[in-house]
Amino acid sequence: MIIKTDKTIPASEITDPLVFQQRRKIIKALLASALLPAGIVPVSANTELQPRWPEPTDSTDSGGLGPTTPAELVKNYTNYYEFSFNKEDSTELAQRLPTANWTIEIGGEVEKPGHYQLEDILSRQTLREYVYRFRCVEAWSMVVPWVGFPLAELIKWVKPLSGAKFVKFTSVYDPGSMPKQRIDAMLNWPYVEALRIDEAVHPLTILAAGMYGDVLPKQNGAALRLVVPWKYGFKSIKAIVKIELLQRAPMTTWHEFAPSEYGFYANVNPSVPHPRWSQFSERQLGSGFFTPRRQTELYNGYGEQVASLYSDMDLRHFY
Ligand SMILES: Nc1nc2c(c(=O)[nH]1)N[C@H]1C(S)=C(S)[C@@H](COP(=O)(O)O)O[C@H]1N2
Ligand SMILES: [Mo]
Repeated sequence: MIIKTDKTIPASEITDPLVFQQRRKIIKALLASALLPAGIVPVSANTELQPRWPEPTDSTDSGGLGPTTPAELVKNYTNYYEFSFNKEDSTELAQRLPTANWTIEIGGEVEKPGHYQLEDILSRQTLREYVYRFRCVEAWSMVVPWVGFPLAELIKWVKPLSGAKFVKFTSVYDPGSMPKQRIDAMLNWPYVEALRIDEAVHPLTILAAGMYGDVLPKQNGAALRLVVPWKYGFKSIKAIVKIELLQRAPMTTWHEFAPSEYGFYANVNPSVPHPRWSQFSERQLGSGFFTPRRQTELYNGYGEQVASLYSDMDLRHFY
């Protein structure tokens, strides 16, 4: 894991200057288009909408995680069940989802509930690049440079009340643009996920609005998604429209569908197999046919940072 902070070497020093300038221009253009007037007024008006995007870094520098997965693979091999049950079709289908003027409802056990414009939220945060290993429960993995900010910062800002013990996330419900929400699919819509509050405020837990130095592609969860790098990918919910702080654990989509296969915790753990396959190793996206599978690590390799959250728990029971 590497978090690019302001203290790291400026990307301009490690990236070809011309490429660097072009990417900066792209980001500026995207930001300008995202800053058009939005429909819903945030709880507190913000006069200076100036999201600070990080300077893109050389994408081959992933700080010891191995090479970052080529962006084209990450954009064209996605799990997005609202659009398709295969990993290729959502690349095109997801382009129908309107993501401009995105708003997030924040409610439950907070002092400042409301409907917030995403741009207003982003303008209060320092966006940084977080290069994380990402492990799907289906036993494939990738290394992705996300652009985002710690979820803890948003939670702090809405002032959690003492009763807040869990955080529930809800994806967009838009059957007009999401074909699988129109059929009687196996999953209940909208897609819902949740974290314990201590997991939610852990510094590794981020909300991502971009990846590879660019705005998040729709098929990867625009306008805003969660990324929890020590848990199986299904916890990292896409296209979030609602965040609620709750006293009790809510039901979540995959857990409801198959409780014996998908636990609430879903911490990456090579010694707790899925009932239908082993979690001992993983196929690295983009690796060659003869490349050996990677041995999956407990907590996806982030144990040093997160193991203390689960020190008193039987991981076989709380899978
Ligand atoms: N709303 C929503 N979020 C979702 C999913 C989904 O189908 N719908 N799939 C999950 C699963 S199973 C994985 S592995 C990751 C995949 O993220 P990616 O497609 O950007 O690689 O998103 C997760 N978030
Ligand atoms: Mo997944």
